[in-house]
Amino acid sequence: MKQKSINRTIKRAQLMRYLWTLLYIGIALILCPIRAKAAMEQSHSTSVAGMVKLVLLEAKLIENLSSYADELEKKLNILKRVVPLLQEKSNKAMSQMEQYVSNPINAFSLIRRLHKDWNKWKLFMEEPLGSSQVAYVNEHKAQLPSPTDMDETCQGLHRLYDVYNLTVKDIVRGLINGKQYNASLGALDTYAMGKYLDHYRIRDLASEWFAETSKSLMQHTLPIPMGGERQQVLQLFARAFIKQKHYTIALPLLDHALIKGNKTNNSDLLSERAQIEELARAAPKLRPSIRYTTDYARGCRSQYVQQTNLICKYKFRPSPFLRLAPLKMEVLVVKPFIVAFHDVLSPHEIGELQQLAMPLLKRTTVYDSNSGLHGSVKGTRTSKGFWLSRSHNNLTKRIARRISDMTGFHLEGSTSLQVMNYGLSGHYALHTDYFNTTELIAPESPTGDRIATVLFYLSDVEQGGDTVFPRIEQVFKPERGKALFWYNLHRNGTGDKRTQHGACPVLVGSKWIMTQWINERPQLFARPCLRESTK
Ligand code: PD2
Ligand code: ZN
Repeated sequence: MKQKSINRTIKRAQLMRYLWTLLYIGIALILCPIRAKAAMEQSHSTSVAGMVKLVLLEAKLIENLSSYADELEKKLNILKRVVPLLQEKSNKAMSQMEQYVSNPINAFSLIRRLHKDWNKWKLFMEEPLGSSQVAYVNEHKAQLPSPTDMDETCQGLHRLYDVYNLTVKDIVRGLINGKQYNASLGALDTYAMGKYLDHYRIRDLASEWFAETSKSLMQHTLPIPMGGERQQVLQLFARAFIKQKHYTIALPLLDHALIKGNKTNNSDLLSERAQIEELARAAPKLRPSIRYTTDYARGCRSQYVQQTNLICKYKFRPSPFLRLAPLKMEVLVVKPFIVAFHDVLSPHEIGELQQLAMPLLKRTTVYDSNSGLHGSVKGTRTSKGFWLSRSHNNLTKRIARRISDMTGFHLEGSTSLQVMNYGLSGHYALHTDYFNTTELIAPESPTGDRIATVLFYLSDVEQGGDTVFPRIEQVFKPERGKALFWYNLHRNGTGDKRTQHGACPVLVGSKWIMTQWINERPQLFARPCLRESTK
């Protein structure tokens, strides 16, 4: 009896384990696509180097579409050649039907044609067209930008508008900060921006973008499958604007659609138009969107009072090597201490660093003070980077020695070098390079907080991308080969808030940098902790 109940208990336990396993697998299967999707996210817009791949992808897709057109054309050409021959025979029969079929030759041929040939025509018509080209698009679908990419791209363009005080009109025409570029946005581009802003309830600004869409639609044909049907496109967009209650934008489009389609006598459309006119009249007037300026934005726009250069000198100490090859050092700010080293990396060294990093760039992350987690992808830092070990090769070892010469600090215990490339509007919002977290401040932490930063510029930037310190109203331009150095901590080990800084959005160009954050504890003798001032 007892044995039976034990067996039953074991069986029940086995069944429960089995059900739990099934449930676990079920959950894993449900979550799997989400995880797979996350792994696929490529953050295309966050690095110029990464976006080059997209240019190649677009060219390949267009080539594929062109070969699809060739296949269509081949089929069309067969039809164009054969249909007149068929028509010729049919016309002959149609002209004297009875007489035609009275002739046994004609009758035979007609019956044979209808019995045999039309099955072939049916097969010809059913033959799948361009399936290899469709398969090609399917194969490359995973490489296309995702909805998150699109959202980030809209956010990026809006950031440029915002930080640099640009106008929608100028952006659309390729006039960036007073410089005219051979680039412009089309109706679908401006529509995407409007939709993005509308989604985030920035309606007045969305209207400005939509007004550009409307203007462009009335002037140009769209490069989309239904682009040829002008009035259909106009009507479609007018309806979309009506749905979003942008009546004043919809009205001229509706008018244009009526004229284009020659539908001025279409009573349904005319009455719809009258209703929209009424709604447009009642709609609040378009106001220019309100613009705010922050200290950070003023810095990015070069609106701080011009700084006077303090001191330039050759740095011969502390290492014997510097006596032979001194560094060109410029003191930029005394409190907090910020210096620049000019031509500290050669173009050859920079080229090698970029080649090393280029294929390995991954989206950069930030420390999330809410969750206490490192490694969070956030819109506050949009770039791609690669951690490069200082012991990687002779070049990195040489650079590590140079950093020690520049700073007088030991690099053991500090994180690797990080090479970074910024993309469309790539920026790093205001932050400090020290963390001030309990784990780092604790006396038992082997590294301590980040005592100092060395920021190398690996490229010039055509427009934007400056490094800005709003609390001390200082801004520094990227210059290929230059490095900035500053202390993040006061002598007593607490964070120096004046060093709060950010990277302005890149307006035009590909910004490359490399950073070495230096940790505190190994510098016990190089920069001993003092109880004194936090000034
Ligand atoms: O790219 C920069 O200019 C920049 C500015 C501020 C980079 C960082 N901080 C950083 O990576 O910490
Ligand atoms: Zn920083």
